[in-house]
Amino acid sequence: MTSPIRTERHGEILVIVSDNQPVNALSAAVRQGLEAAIKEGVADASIEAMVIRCDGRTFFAGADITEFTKPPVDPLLPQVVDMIEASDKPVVAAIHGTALGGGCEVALGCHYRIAVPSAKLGTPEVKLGLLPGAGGTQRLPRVAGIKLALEMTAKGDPIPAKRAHEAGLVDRLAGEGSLEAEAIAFAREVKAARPIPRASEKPVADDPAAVETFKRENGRRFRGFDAPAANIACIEKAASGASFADGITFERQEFMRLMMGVQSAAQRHIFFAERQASKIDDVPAETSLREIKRVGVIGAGTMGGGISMNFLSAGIPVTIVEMQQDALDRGTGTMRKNYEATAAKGRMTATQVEAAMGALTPTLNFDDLGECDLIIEAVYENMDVKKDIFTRLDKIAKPGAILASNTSYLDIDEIAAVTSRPQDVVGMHFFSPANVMKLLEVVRGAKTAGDVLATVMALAKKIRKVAVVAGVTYGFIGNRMLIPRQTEATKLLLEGATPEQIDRVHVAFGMPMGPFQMADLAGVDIGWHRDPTRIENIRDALAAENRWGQKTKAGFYDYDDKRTPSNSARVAEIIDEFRKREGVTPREISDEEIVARTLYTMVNEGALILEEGKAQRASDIDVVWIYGYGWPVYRGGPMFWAQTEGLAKVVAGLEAHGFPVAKSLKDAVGAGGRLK
Ligand code: 3H9
Repeated sequence: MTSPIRTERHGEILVIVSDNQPVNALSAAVRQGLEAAIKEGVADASIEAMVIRCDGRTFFAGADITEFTKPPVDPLLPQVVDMIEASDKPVVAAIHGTALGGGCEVALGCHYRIAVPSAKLGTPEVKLGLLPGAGGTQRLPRVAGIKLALEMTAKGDPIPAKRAHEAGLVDRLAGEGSLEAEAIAFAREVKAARPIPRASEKPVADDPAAVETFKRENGRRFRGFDAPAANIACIEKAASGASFADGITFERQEFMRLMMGVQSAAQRHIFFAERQASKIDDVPAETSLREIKRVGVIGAGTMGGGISMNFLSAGIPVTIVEMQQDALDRGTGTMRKNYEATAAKGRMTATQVEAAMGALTPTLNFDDLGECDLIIEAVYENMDVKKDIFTRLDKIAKPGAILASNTSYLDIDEIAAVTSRPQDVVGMHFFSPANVMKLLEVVRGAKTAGDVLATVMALAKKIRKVAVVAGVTYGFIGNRMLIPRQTEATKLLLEGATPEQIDRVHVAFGMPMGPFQMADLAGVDIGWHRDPTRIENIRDALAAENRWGQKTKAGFYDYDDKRTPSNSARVAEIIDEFRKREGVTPREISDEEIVARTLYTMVNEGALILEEGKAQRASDIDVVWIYGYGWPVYRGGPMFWAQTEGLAKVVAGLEAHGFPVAKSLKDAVGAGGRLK
């Protein structure tokens, strides 16, 4: 097998080139090749300095994550980085694309770093539940300072080359088109410079308050995660004056601890699950896509506005249609306000705001949608209204236009059936707020064409969404799984639990909020039959009293003017009255029972969704819950979590509470506890 590493001689400079597509991950073959190339450069008397660069779209994007579950192969990355650093001839890293994780550590092992301005450097291991384990936690603070090292390792966001340059992490910026030539020239300049600057030999600049300040400012953000604290501890070790060798021993020990843990397994699972989700089993990757030059959105309400913003931000013009001028003005006004708020936070320039709003065409004329390549209906959930819209769309949309509904529950096939082109109809279920939430459920109707699906999946990536394909079923993947959770949570109230207890269990689990906090935020009246005399459950009783949640300052909790919740005596009374009416004597409910009845039931529903073919794979369900509902990523989504919890335990818990258990769950227990 040919090595992904080759060497090229430019006089006295040896250029070491990696070509391991797509992202130059530091696989065993790359590590072996790098080791051999450095040895070659060191041994050859005619070579005075070396350059390491990569072919393709990026510098090394990190260790090869697929190798983490396999037996280790020598040389390990820390050895390779040490070896580069130990070279008695200067080594220059020439960086383009993204120098991430192990890639950034290779760059830190080099004695000099030159980068193009569009490059990014980062240590995102924390997002995989890990830390930079090839010396990064000890070299980075020595080169870039404690504060930046904390930011980069514990948060994991890459920084632009320019910032890296200001911080001393990059020595020189090169022109976009002349990286290699400038790197060689740089190597020539420094070939005789002695002593060779080695990151491991630098002292750590004193910054006594940095660690404590960082911990204080970021405690909330890291709630529930193991890896940020381990990253911080390693930087703290470097800051404490420990020797480089002691720091490395500590880093290794922490890296191995994280690597063996469930959280890193969960986070790595999600990394691959997210990428897998974009693939559709029976639609070839090379399917030719429909061109989407203009998007139409029907409805300028919260959803329609949010949906439009996604396309505008990605530079795709949008025609937005409303029935009344005041609704149209309100909708576009909100969009502008949202953009301006983003600009005020420094995340957008005023020119970008104007460019986005300038690409928006508001109109009252439905026929204007005729020029759009994709039209998304975002009106309220009513089948008759949606059918009427799609009947009209069928008459005016250009041939080949994709007709999408943003419905969150309704049957896409029934909607498609009113058109003469069901193959062009698809569901695009955005999550609120649609300009913020990452998830997009792409609902595949019985007749949806393969190229329609492929086009929508590709477009999702362009507007920076994580898309998952769902089949036609009430509530699709996410909302369908919410139903048993909601039903059981409400029943638990009747039997003796309190909203506070159930929400506490969910928040302790890692959810951003519990079912009742979520109901108060979304509106207790959502889906309510609006008949105050018809009280069939506790939720109806609250809705009948105008306790619609935060918007009426009363729901399952009471709210003050700042929307701070407090436990509600009135809700306790309502629950009590309802229990009496139903003849239920309240009992003590354990936290375990809450977990079994509100979380195991979701897993069970997920298994049914898989059995019915409404999701392609268990990992897609995990992606839905991570990106659509804030399921804690360190638990890897409900289906992954069920496997770490133990499927036998989940099945036993469901059975103990009398739930019919999905066949595939029971079968998986027998098959070693793995879901497909
Ligand atoms: C580490 O470095 C540990 C060390 O500190 C210590 C070691 C001792 N490995 O995302 P894309 C695949 S931990 C293996 O669609 P983009 C990816 O699965 C690592 N495979 O492209 C996909 O495969 P497929 C720290 C990888 O342009 C394909 O490449 N580094 C890896 O949207 C294309 O990826 C990171 O965490 C990998 N490291 O984004 C960086 N990376 O086509 C992780 C990617 O079969 N990577 N693949 O679905 C990224 O953030 C993005 O991939 C990147 C490109 C920004 C590089």
